[in-house]
Amino acid sequence: MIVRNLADARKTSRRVVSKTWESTRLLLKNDGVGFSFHITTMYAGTSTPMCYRNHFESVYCISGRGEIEDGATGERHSIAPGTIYILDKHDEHVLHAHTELVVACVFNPPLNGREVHDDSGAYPLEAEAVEA
Ligand code: 9YT
Repeated sequence: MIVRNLADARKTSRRVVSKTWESTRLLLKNDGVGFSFHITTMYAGTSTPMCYRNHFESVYCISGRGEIEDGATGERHSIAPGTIYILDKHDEHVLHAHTELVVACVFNPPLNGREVHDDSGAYPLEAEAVEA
């Protein structure tokens, strides 16, 4: 069994800070369970274009308000606590955070640890891992 605490993990290299978001990766590839689990904060007033061509992702909203925009259709869906969206087709999308948005993210395949988006909004399949 693996037991971790978010506040503790935030003080380590599990916390990755990018321009429009920060994410604490509580479960990673080297844990060996086949998915990763992150608690992510999207900063208020930001819009983040993404397209995870190498991964599937589920995103569950814990707090805050926003919209998820489908890059293929332009359709926008409201995000509020309790909403989940699942990128099952490597969908191009933009996440608009109207307020600070706290979400739980699950990735398959799992992240290594230190990934940030490349110019296309994706993560590479292999990246630097967190320190043990
Ligand atoms: C919702 C989303 O994909 N935000 C970007 C950060 C990412 N979820 C991560 O690496 O935790």
